[in-house]
Amino acid sequence: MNKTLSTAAAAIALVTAATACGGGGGEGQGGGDDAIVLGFSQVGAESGWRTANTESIKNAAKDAGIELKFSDAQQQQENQIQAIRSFIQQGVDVIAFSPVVESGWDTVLAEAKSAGIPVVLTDRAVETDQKDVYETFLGSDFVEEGRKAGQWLVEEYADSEEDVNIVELQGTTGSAPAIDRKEGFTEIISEHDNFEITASQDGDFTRSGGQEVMQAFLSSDDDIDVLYAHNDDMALGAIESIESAGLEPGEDITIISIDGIKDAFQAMADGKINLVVECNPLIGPQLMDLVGKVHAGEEVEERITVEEGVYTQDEAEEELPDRKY
Ligand code: GZL
Repeated sequence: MNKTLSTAAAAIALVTAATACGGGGGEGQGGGDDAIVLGFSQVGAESGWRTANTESIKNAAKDAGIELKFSDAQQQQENQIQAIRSFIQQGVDVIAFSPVVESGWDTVLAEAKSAGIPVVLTDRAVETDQKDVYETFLGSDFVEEGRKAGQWLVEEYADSEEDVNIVELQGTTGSAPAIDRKEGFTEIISEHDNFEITASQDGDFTRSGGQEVMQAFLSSDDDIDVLYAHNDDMALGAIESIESAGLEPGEDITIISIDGIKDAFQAMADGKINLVVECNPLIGPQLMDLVGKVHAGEEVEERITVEEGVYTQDEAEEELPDRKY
């Protein structure tokens, strides 16, 4: 009986939530009667980067007078596809999304195209053979981020002939940042015989994932020189496991991370992370500008990248007060 009741209660809650959120699992906000209506499907809330990205998008929509229907997919592709279909049914003016993984979008992108609703990709790219199923891609060059991480490492160990054993905390399997950050990093270190990735595993871009996977690395390998983490949240989780193992993060194990959230800069200032490669989440204003142009039928560039830096420990303290996410 309890199970039935709880199932019914859950169903009612789900319908209520959907209705309250303006239908279709998206939360509505902003805009007037003639406002552009933008449906946005977000990956989830898995990391500090993602939270900052969401805040930038919501604030920018409000500032631009764009009515935003926002959906959080909790890192599940089927939730994103469902949200996009809901946006199509609601007849939004533009759809934008950050695809959690690269593949599996052909059908829903074709549906948006048939409905005459332009699509803008942000943050992560998709793999598709279809032509003209999205207007533009706004986001970082993840391969270059991986190269920057590799370049710093080979320069850091330039005078050493010793073997450099690297463990890699990969982002979500199949996602553009995980695939491309691995590609860029490997491209650089593979030019040097003494650098080797001895273990590599998916930590799903979360702190808990980083902590669990690093614990497994440490329990099976006592000769780790470097951790290359595809994002700060996994690096910060890994630091907890490294310290629990009685080792000094940033000293016993050199740590390289990507994103540039405040907590990572603090860890760098504390000597626990050695390098942070920036990946800028604050693309809200650029996205709203693009949405306006796409809605007006204006030509937009096929690919728009964002400017990003690389920060070492000696810059962390000074940079911290200026960090915006
Ligand atoms: C990168 C973004 C990644 C971040 C992670 O643009 O897709 O997803 O690096 C986030 O922190 O989870």
